Amino acid sequence: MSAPLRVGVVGVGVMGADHARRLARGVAGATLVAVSDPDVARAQELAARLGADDLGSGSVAVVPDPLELIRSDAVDAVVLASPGHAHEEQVRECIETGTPVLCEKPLTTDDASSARLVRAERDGGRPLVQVGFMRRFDPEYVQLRDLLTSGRVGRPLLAHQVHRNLAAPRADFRSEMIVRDSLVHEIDTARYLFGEEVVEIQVITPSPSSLVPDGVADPQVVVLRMAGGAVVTNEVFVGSSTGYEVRCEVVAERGSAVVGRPSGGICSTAAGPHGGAGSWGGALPVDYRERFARAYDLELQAWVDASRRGKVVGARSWDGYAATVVATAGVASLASGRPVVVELDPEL
Ligand code: ISE
Repeated sequence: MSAPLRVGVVGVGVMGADHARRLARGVAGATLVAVSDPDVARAQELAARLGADDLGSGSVAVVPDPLELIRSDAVDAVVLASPGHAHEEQVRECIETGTPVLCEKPLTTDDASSARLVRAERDGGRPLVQVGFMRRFDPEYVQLRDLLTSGRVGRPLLAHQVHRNLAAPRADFRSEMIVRDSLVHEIDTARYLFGEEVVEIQVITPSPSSLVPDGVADPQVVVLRMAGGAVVTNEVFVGSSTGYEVRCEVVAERGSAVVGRPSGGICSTAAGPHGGAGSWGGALPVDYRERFARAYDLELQAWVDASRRGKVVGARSWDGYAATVVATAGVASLASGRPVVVELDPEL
């Protein structure tokens, strides 16, 4: 058996720490060897915790400079969970050093930088970049795509997607971030399920929740037109106050299918002390780590397996680029309220 893939994680906030924990403990054929974060104390604490306890993978180095971690001879592959604005430089370094990289979404935060990465990877002559669109590894979403491609329900006409967060991830999460950071998942999912590009986007803003910061358009309703004529409606509500709810229903000519509906863990409870009847229901996931735990397991395992074979699976740099371009058009539509045509670079 060949040696395990030695992985470094750049950015150990919520998602990076979750990926690091999996790599240290749950992914076959990989070992966590290094972490990097501008908050060095946070990186040190995580490295000590994951390297030291009896389930840990051995010693985990803290390398404050992310580019140094990527260049290190002790690192074979890198997970980037740094903020989107840092991705271009870091992904480029991975491409230049021939290092397989799983880059969290978005690939970058503007069209030109995403396009530069697609070109750089192509010019390097070796596929190295996977983008972290984890719904592509969620068993229910995979089943839905298989159903659509099997032709059993005929041509898909419509999809309705819901993406709710309990609360915005940060106090400064503005309306544009809802498009670039949250909706971007549903943009990729529409492309993945329909196997087509998005050709037009319109972002509609109902009167915002009084519970979200002033000036933030939350929720948003987003209409995507697909190249083949299908329409995908999306509700994104990051300050929903309820829980993490992500689901999708596709309506086709001869049937429909829905994924992500909570169906387990539902129970009836007795009446409260003040009489009346009992109630029934279950708990909502708090965030994406819980909702998509299985998808992240499968995504990381697939990335490690593919990287060891010199391959890339899941969303490629092109998918990251296409999602960025649609999101940019979405930000323009957010400002104007009008539909905006999506134009991918035909030369790319
Ligand atoms: C976050 O960055 C994610 O990727 C989550 O999946 C999404 O639900 C959330 O809205 C984003 O901020």
